[in-house]
Amino acid sequence: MAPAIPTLAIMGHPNAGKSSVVATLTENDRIQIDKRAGTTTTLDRYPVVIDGVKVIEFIDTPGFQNPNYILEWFQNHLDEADLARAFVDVHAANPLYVHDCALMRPVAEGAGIILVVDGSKRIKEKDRCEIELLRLTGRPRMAILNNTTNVTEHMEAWQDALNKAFNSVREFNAHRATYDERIRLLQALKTIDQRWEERIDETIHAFERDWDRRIDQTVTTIVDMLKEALTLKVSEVVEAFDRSSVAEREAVEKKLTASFEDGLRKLEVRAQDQIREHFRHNVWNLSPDSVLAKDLFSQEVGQALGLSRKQLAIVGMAAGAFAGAGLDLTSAGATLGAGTIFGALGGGALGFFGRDALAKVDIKKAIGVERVTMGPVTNQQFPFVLLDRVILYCARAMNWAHGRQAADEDAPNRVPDKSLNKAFTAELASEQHKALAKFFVAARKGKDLAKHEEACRQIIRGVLRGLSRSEIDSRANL
Ligand SMILES: Nc1nc2c(ncn2[C@@H]2O[C@H](COP(=O)(O)OP(=O)(O)O)[C@@H](O)[C@H]2O)c(=O)[nH]1
Ligand SMILES: [Mg+2]
Repeated sequence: MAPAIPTLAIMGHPNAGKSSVVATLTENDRIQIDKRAGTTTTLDRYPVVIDGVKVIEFIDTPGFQNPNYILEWFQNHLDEADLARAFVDVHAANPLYVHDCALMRPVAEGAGIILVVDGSKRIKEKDRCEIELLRLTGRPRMAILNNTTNVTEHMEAWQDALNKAFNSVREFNAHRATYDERIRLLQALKTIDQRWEERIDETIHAFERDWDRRIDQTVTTIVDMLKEALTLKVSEVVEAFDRSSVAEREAVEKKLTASFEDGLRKLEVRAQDQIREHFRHNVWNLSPDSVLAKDLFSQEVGQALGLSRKQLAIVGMAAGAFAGAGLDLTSAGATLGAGTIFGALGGGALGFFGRDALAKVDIKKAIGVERVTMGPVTNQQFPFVLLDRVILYCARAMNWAHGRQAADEDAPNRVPDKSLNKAFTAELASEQHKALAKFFVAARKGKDLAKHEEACRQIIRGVLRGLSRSEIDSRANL
């Protein structure tokens, strides 16, 4: 009897990439993947559960022990209606075939087969033997050509051999596959057994709904981060200082700036943690070429992300008019005379955000001490930079295959890739820039927020949807 939900046994040689394929398809980066052969020694079941409902199940297997024997036995029992079932029944008690029986049992119970082969290796006699014995089971079966290197010379021979024996043959790179490619693989699974069509359609819809929901959650994470970043204020109580002394002014400003920047960094890290969770990532490594690996306030980040000077000028006018107070936006740090204290220094650490300082500074005197407050952010470029960074982070979270885990395959002799540092906001339309700028002002002032937040959400949602439509080269090591 066929299982109630589509169930697929993943078969193939040790190191063909079976566990990687399962990890990517089920978005489970905790599956053990190892350079040594034979990491998987038991059958492991990996159900995909969406909204508490199991929609599909993959069974990761360790590969055959005696394929030659099984094939020979199959060939000598071709009159059996169900070879997999018959093989297991006859050999269940035979210690020599415990392993092969365990492997065949899910197939005997009606599971379909996904054979994973490493297309970079030459096809061998043992492979042909396995291909033939899987064909003889008569089960719905798909073959996945997983290329673990850049060697393509053997791919055609594999295609030829596999096409004759499988209902569907797909190239699928367990380390590079994107959301789109996962969906396409599922779509192909429909064709290997008509009886599954409806269930797999439901599964695909469940995947799509789930993906949309994650995008919505991510939009919320981003908008919340922006709102918090744009209202953040930090205070330091310092001893009354001598304003005529540059050294003393600098010391106070340094302390304040450090805690303000730290506050912003923490908000960014918290948003990143949430995004990783939305897209079910536990392990990965950052490319050192990515601006994500650089400090939020570093020169590289300021140069790579955000709007161009010209775009910023246009947006500045619109947002300034909207805010009704150009002063508020353009002369940051000028309140309560603090500007005259810190203004001249603002060009230092924060200079890359343009001529404007990062945030307002406010000083209140008490007896013997002064309370210096920094915030909220008034710099117009900063929220665009912050938004660009988080979008880059999303691009990575959405397109990093779970089977890749914290792969280090391209660590040595890797060519630095500048395309990793795309400024997404700079590519938006001018109207969108203005809408975002209005949201930033509204967020900072806590005024008319609802109205402008929805516009901002829509813009971000649009960008994120674009990221999963393979707009980003899946090969980019984001
Ligand atoms: N570069 C690259 N390496 C892969 C790919 N798939 C698997 N590997 C590597 O091949 C090795 C074996 O993979 P694994 O999934 O454990 O194979 P299994 O023994 O068939 O389960 C691991 O080091 C993987 O990281 C791939 O698509 N690209
Ligand atoms: Mg494995």
